[in-house]
Amino acid sequence: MAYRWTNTLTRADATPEAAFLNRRQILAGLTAGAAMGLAPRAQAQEALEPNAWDEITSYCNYYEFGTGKDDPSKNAHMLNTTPWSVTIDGLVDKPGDYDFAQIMEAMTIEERIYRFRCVEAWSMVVPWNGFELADLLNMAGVQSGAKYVAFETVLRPEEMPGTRFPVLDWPYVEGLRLDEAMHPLTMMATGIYGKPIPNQNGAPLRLVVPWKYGFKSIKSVVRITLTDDEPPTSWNKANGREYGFYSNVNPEVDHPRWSQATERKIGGGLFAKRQPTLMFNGYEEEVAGLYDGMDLAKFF
Ligand SMILES: Nc1nc2c(c(=O)[nH]1)N[C@H]1C(S)=C(S)[C@@H](COP(=O)(O)O)O[C@H]1N2
Ligand SMILES: [Mo]
Repeated sequence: MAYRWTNTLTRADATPEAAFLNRRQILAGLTAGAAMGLAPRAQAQEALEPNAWDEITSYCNYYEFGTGKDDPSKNAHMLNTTPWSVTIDGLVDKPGDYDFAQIMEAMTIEERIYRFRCVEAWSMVVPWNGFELADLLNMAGVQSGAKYVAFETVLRPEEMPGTRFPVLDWPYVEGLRLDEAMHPLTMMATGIYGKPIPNQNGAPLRLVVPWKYGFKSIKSVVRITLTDDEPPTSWNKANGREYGFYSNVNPEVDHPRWSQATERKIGGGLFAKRQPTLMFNGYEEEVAGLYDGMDLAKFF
């Protein structure tokens, strides 16, 4: 892939396709920035250098296909993603099974270049394509009693060799507080670099919450349930002392077994300098207000 991504209008790109995507990204950035009261200039000036397609699609965590970083890219082709539907239920006006094609028809797809930070202290920058989760939830009609959103990954042992082992309590489940789910940065990704999202990255649609550790960004979603109670989450169930419900990226709250102060950007090479972890993964201005008055070490 010969893409070179920039977030500024002044640098010309080699391919018209990349230039098109750049403009879309800037527009998305400006819209989101304006909605959140940020100076558009500050938004647009921040240049993120996305990782290469091969890095994003070959270094993965998707334990349903094995625990090795290269297991998902080797095994995830076994997952059949057509047809696909997402059950949206719980505290919604229009519960039901929503066909993936029907969802895509109704949603506006945009490109968003986000930092992505795994709790294991590595990071990437990914040019996602997708839509805001809020748009999907609004389509189903969120009822006033809803306070949380629960997510579930497909579970098909015959297509997912990793689920034959009790590494996690399958199916993989995740959850967000409703205000986190409705935040304009929270998206459902359906593509990367303008192509359909590869199976190993969570086809046909996966959550992306850029200010939280990567495990919150649940893949291959088949159920979204609006609830009034905090839903169980896979990694919290597996080890509640190490993985909290919130899991906001925070350089000051270490994992019990390693520091979160710095991170290794994938693709930097063996001797690359580790980079500082950013508060809320660099999205502090946009999301810190969601946690006003909360002790982030307690609600980790
Ligand atoms: N269903 C499911 N979703 C998942 C995971 C998983 O094992 N199963 N791994 C999580 C973790 S730990 C990370 S870091 C990201 C990795 O996303 P990527 O492989 O697209 O980089 O997916 C998250 N979503
Ligand atoms: Mo992760």
